[in-house]
Amino acid sequence: MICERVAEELKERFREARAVVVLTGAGISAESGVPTFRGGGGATVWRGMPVEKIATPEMWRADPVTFWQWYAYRREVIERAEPNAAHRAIAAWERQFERLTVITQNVDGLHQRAGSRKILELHGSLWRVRCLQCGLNMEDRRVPLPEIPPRCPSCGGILRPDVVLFGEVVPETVFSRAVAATAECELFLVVGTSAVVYPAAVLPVLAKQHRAFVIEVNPETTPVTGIADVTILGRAGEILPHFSPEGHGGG
Ligand code: BV8
Ligand code: ZN
Repeated sequence: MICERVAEELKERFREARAVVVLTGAGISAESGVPTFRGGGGATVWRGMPVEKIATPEMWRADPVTFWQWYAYRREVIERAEPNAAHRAIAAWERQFERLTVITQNVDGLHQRAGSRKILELHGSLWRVRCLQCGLNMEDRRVPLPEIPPRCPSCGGILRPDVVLFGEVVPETVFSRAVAATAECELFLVVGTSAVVYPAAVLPVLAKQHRAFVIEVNPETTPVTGIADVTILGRAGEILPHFSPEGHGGG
């Protein structure tokens, strides 16, 4: 619950805002049954290895079988998952704010399935694969994968998911669009991210520097909590449906 005064202020902000950005992380998909990376205390490990070690180009090269077993597992979990009330609330806002940009660190595609259209996928998508040998880049929604590691249909090379792995650069075009949307928004929501992964974690700071009103929604405090105007401690699926530009903001 949040106090009446804050709820009033949030209603006002939602009514007034024209350009809005929502930065999401793995936590927004938690209520869809998709495991987070760090939320809830324990770092996610796979076969005893932390995600920061598996989701790397080194791992893809050194042990493509283990690498792809993790991605195949996540594809299976995500394929069975449904967008939750938080994804759906954000999709509904697209029709109510003049400009709404979803900047997501997630690779699960649940924002698209909830109906959002203006989405910047900072870290790519689990549902696209690419081949380093011949440059093929295609959508691949096969669950289960026919073989591990999956091979390129045109040259037989080992495919990789079209995601930004640790140590890889977020594509310049995507990140510069994320920076532009952040710099011009009045309202910046940060939902379900532990805000430890860079460069995504820079965006809330940038929003603050451009005098946006920053609202964080997370059951736990994070490094963003220190700079946010309001932090609502709670689950995205419960909180976000209460916000809407029609003006009933807050929990
Ligand atoms: C780069 C795609 C360099 C793959 C991902 C030391 C060693 C090595 C690297 C570094 C280092 N220090 C810094 C780095 C850089 C590194 C980094 O930031 N590491 C962190 C861990 C310290 N960053 C990079 O490597 C980036 N690239 O820096 O390149 C470079 C620079 C110039 C030139 C050349 C090279 C690339 C980062 C992208 C990595 N790829 N994903 C895949 O997903 O398979 S990141 C991965 O973490 C996911 O995308 C995930 O989204 C992201 C961030 O995690 P969160 O989304 O925040 O999720 P998390 O589990 O952490 O938190 C969940 C939150 O939800 C919690 O707060 C929880 O309380 C909350 N929650 C839970 N339930 C709910 C909820 N909230 C709301 N409602 C709920 N119900
Ligand atoms: Zn190929």
